[in-house]
Amino acid sequence: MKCLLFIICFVNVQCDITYIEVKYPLTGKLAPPNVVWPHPQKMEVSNDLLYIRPNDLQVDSNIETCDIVAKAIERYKPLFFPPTLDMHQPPADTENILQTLTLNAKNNSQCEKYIELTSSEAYNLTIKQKVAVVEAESVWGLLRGLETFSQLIYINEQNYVVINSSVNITDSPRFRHRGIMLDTARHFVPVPVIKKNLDTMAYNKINVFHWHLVDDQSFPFESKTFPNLSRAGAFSPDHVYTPVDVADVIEHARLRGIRVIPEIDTPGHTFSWSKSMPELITVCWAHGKPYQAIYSIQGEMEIFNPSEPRVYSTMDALLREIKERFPSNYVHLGMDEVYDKCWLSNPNIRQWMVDNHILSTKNLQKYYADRILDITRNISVTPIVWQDVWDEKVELPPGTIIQVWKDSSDNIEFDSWASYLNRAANEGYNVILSSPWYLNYISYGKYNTDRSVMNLEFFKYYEVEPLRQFSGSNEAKERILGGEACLWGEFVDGTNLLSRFWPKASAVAERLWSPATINNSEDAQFRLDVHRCRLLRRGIPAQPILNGHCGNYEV
Ligand code: CP6
Repeated sequence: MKCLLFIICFVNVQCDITYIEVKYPLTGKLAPPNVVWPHPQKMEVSNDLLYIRPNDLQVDSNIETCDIVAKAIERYKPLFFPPTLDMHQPPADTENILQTLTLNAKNNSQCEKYIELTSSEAYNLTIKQKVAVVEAESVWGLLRGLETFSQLIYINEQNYVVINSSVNITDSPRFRHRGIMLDTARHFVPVPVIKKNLDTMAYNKINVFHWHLVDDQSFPFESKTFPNLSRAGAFSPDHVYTPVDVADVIEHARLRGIRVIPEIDTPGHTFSWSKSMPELITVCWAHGKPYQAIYSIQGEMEIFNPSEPRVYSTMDALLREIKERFPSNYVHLGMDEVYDKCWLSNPNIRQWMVDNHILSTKNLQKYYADRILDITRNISVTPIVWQDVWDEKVELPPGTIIQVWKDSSDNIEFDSWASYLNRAANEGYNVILSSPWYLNYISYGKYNTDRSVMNLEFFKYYEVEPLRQFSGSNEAKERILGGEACLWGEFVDGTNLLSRFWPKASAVAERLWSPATINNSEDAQFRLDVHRCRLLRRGIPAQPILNGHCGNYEV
């Protein structure tokens, strides 16, 4: 290796250190150490290197008064220079040192407060003549560019901190909605873990945190209007997100260019409400009387009583509070897995249906959905729903986002997710994809002929092409907003959340950010393995993707 270095440096006077590729211990495959994940739209990188003097790299911006930028710079400085056992100072006589990093917002862009669905995240990153510049139309683009810059820095084999001396990156996301969904009702997830997860989302340029706040099993969200919901419905007084906690999470996300979209899932999945508001719920009936015990065996059976007026007044007040406290202006209304047999089993509901000329449970679902959608319309909030309510042919307000989570591979009565996307977008709805990205499924790998084990989960998540079957107008295509990786909480809490999510969610992040042509999963698994080591260096216990090691950084 020494000999090789000598030859390269001999023929190229400019360089005094060289670009070295990392060899994977077991496979022998090569990957460059400065992997950017997700892969940028366009990236040109020279092989020559500059040293970086960690304490001397000057970082400035023409929008330094913007708290988002100022705080990002402070956050990233320690990330640029991961701790290592014996990092060398650059040689005293070298001039090949990166001088500055400048973050420039174009044309006097404002310091926007919250990222939105339509915000620009595009940026350009160049390094030349020992100066690095990130340029963007918005602070969000600057954040994305700063993340990319941090990923270009690495420590080479001789333990110098280095970066390529000539870099040209033009980058912007392929899809606007790139999210993860986290369920905090089956298990409580402590706020510090949620924040670490937000950090990791930013490391992967993911921009939506869909927070499945409440469900049958618990109601951890503390409402100011209805504090009894969490007082009675949380697992314990310690398993509650107070108003201060929620504001803290929203602020943490805001500074990283992440929208927080809360989900209040009704009319099903509402058992935890019954602890404080039993009047809103119907239990299932059997043999002519209410039959409460079913819940503990089968789950999902207790459900809002749509004939109860207090259901709508409570939802009205709660959704108003949500709108006030969550700045995203989107609310996920759930409306999945409505157990309508439960409705029909209650003779009072049947009678009410007859009295109101509602002749099927389908129409009852419609009735419920219409009343809740009236509320979101009145308070100017854009609704998101799981696809179930759309499956039932309920007409939804324009702009509604449908989240597709079903697929024919689960059950033959379902269509494929690609045809759902196609149909919803062509009907004029906005749509986000989740079916192939249920990260709570875990499976073992498959043996290759060389006895290595292929990570089937990675390949499965990475090889999804959201537009694979799309046909329709460009306008309809634009309505496919992106997707979300979902982590349901039945077997996940603060102890394993980060390892379950990462780096599997990174596969989804690249699919939603990078061009469709970046789809070589054989190659991507090696890049992702490098990215995974980076997550470890940043203190995120991401699980392994390949066999091998991350040097000193394993935690
Ligand atoms: N909880 C809620 C769940 C699920 C859904 N909604 C779910 C269904 C099937 C699978 C995983 C999760 N646990 N409220 C469906 C959107 Cl495989």
